[in-house]
Amino acid sequence: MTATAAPTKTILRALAGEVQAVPPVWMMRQAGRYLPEYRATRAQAGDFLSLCYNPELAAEVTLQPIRRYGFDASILFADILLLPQALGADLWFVTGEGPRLSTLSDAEGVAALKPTEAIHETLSPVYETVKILARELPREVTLIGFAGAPWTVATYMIAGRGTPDQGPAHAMKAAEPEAFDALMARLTEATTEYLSAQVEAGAEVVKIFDSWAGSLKGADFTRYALEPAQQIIAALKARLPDLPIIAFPRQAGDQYIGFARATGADCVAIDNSVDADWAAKHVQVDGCVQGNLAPHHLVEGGPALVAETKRIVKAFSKGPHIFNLGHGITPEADPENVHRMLEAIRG
Ligand code: 1CP
Repeated sequence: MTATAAPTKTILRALAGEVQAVPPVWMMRQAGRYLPEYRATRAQAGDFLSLCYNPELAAEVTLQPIRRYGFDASILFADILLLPQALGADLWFVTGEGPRLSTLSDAEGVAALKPTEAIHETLSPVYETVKILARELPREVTLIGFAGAPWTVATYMIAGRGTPDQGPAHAMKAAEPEAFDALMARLTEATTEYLSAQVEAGAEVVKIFDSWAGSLKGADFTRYALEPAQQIIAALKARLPDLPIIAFPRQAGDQYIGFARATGADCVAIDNSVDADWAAKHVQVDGCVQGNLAPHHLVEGGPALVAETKRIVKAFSKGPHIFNLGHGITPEADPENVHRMLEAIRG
């Protein structure tokens, strides 16, 4: 494909601003615990992190939802917490609870992190997974790479775990502002290099997950969610001008407005706390949006799943749209409900 050729894959067309009669679709956490084949492969790998660092098996779980459902995009199987590990944090997963990391709270902790160039040593199996996927995915399917946004990754590095209100990160930001800013700068740089390397290995689109952006208010949102996204996107686009980028400042509320314009993102992913009609009017005016079905519909199914899916498709039908959930599909979801959702979208 030359630089001027129009993209042919449905996801790339949406990201280029094309309005399509049937929106392309994929799901956050589409490779995950709701699928029996995922659980089997994870058991074969031993545990979650061994799965992330095993290129053959990570590629296998990435492909499973493509085979089962024929989604338009696949997302690399990995985790946002591999980057802190590559920077020197200890990382482990407690079964039934979730990820745990060593904690970081001051300038010494930031200074002890490994240099950015060192991340590729730990992360090379992830690039290997991308290479396998670039070879094995059906040619109409788009391969999405990803990383966590600096703020979200920092919340885990500071607290050592997921927290309901990101309290420890807010506390470090207030008590140790210089160390906190140094951490954000380190993560902004490392995230740029990590995403660049994924693209070099074969990722066609990248997505930046700021899962905890919603706890940043006012000027803090601008400084710690918007500006790092803007810096990462500018650095990536300087190297890779044709790379489409999706940003997900989850629970940004009114701050979704203008986010694509301010950051240079080609698409903004929208969670399910905002209404589709509102988002069509205020966010989709700037370009492609992705979202925003509430994940609980895939647990409950029934007429509400079909009605809500169709309502979202209709609300976003006048602009570029990639159908997705407002957050990851949950382990309790019924795999059959995903077929019902696809039927409601594609007819
Ligand atoms: O037990 C298991 O098998 C682990 C469940 C699981 C999975 C399937 C985790 C643990 N991570 C993943 C894969 C993953 N994580 C992907 C790729 C697969 C796909 O989407 O199909 C992606 C894109 C992520 C991203 C991720 N990890 C985010 C951002 C998106 C979001 O959900 O908000 C976050 C916050 C994480 C951290 C993480 N990893 C896993 C868990 C349970 C968590 C959340 C922990 C917490 O906040 O307490």
